[in-house]
Amino acid sequence: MRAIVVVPTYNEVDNIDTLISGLAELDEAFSRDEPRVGSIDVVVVDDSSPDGTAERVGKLAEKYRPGMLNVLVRPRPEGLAPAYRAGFAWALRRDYQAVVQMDADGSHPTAVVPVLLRALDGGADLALGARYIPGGSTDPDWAWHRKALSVAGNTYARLVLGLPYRDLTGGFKAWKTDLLASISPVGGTLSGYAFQIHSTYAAHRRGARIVEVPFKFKERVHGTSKMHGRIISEGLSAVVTMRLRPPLGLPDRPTR
Ligand SMILES: Nc1nc2c(ncn2[C@@H]2O[C@H](COP(=O)(O)OP(=O)(O)O)[C@@H](O)[C@H]2O)c(=O)[nH]1
Ligand SMILES: [Mg+2]
Repeated sequence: MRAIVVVPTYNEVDNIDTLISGLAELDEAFSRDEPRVGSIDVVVVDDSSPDGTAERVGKLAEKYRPGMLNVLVRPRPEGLAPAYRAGFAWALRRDYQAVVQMDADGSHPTAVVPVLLRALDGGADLALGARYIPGGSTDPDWAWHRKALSVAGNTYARLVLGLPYRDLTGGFKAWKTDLLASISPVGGTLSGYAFQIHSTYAAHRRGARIVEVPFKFKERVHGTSKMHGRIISEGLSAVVTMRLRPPLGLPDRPTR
């Protein structure tokens, strides 16, 4: 399987080396030991970070096989969702069978990427990295109100949308390319949590096979989160809007 990992970045210069070296190790291991999984390429989608993240990625790319590490530079910070839409469009124009989405800040462990890809290999269309299932966890150093907000947001979205998945707000996922293409542009114009919830809901409505894979979420050590209150309130109202006007199911597959 030829896979591409899409990584949105804004001021991640202190985190990007660790992430890229982790992914490059997987790429090497796959081509050596796991021909069934194949290769892993990466595209970093950087919104002209003033800290020089994109330039750093350009420098790192020289170390790896041609085409392994790519960088897409956009003019200004517009948030994570537009960066993902641009990265997905880039990936879908190329010949990949799987698209992984993950954060650059170390919250999503690279060691779990092969587990997500194996789930696709085993027949899933979408594999969700999940914190709230056995074997998964959030950061023990998370303040109680952060955890409460995350658990409440997930429960709210799950109940309103009637979905069986335990982690709807996380952004660590692996997609079969065909499914991702069928729901693009992912999340319409939504951002943040709403974008993450919408894509899983849209996949579910399309009758996709969705599995959850546990992972241990770690809060970033370097840099700062770009999440803010408006994204939370957008998430709350967008879930209701989604429920009232659900994304389309496929005419030839039963809508769930
Ligand atoms: N390209 C781009 N990436 C962003 C933007 N905002 C956040 N990100 C990236 O999205 C990922 C998750 O963002 P983060 O701030 O850690 O959100 P949190 O984990 O929910 O606190 C990280 O890799 C960020 O660098 C943005 O405006 N543009
Ligand atoms: Mg983060």
